[in-house]
Amino acid sequence: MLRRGHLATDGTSDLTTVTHMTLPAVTNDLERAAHDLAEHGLCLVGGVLGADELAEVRRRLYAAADDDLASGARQPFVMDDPADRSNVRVWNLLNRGWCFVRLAEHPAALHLLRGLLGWPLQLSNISANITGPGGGRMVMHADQLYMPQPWSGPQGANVVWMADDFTAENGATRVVPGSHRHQRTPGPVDQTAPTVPLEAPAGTMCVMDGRVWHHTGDNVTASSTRGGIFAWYTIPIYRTQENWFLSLDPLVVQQASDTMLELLGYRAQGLGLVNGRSPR
Ligand SMILES: O=C(O)CCC(=O)C(=O)O
Repeated sequence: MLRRGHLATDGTSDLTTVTHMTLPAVTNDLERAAHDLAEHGLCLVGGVLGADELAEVRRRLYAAADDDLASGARQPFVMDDPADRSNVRVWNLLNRGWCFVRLAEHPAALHLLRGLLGWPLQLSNISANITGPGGGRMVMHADQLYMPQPWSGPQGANVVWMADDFTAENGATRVVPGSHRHQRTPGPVDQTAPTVPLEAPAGTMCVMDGRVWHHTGDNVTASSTRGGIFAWYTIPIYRTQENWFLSLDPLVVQQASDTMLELLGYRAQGLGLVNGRSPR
């Protein structure tokens, strides 16, 4: 287990205090998952997607990536290394198929998010990272890195949907379980902190507290890709990463459920009003 974190007095990382790092097991039990989320900073939930749903998500994800390649819209995955062409990102998945809308408002995900962050919440972004052979890692970070520190709790959480099996070899996200307790973003001295690969079968959903330190793994396979869908939610006092009001297909807004309208800011309480009222 991690000892509760703090910066050592010499300014070096306190991650030398890590004596044992384990991932929680994949579970179908949402109560167990909520407990894992509090304890480890993340939980792994299985049995959430049916085989047909998973197949559709995977097919549409790779089709969207191919479309981006054909149209010239394909983006490198590691934004600070535009030379890395092995990994790709697919942005704004809400415009790329209803199956992604269903993921973003999946009741199991929202149940765990509500328990962690409360309600209302906003969807800040839903995009995919597909690692490819030879693809490199990202910098170690926590997703709520842009939120004022020191943190006293989670301000956001990422829901990772595994479109492929996540393995140590194909670039499974590498995490520092328990690092939410550090209440800060990792700095330069933390880049080599010990990590474990987030290994789980395709279809698994992982909810990760926004304070957890992590990075993409290296894809050392000869020919395998790793499709991961990352839906990032925050409490609604921050700007969203994706500007939904400018980028969403109007059809998605027209046909969105009440919950999705709330997640996107088209229904609002307190902030984001139009003439003092919720927009819809
Ligand atoms: O692709 C991954 O495994 C992690 C991606 C990530 O951490 C990010 O995009 O912020």
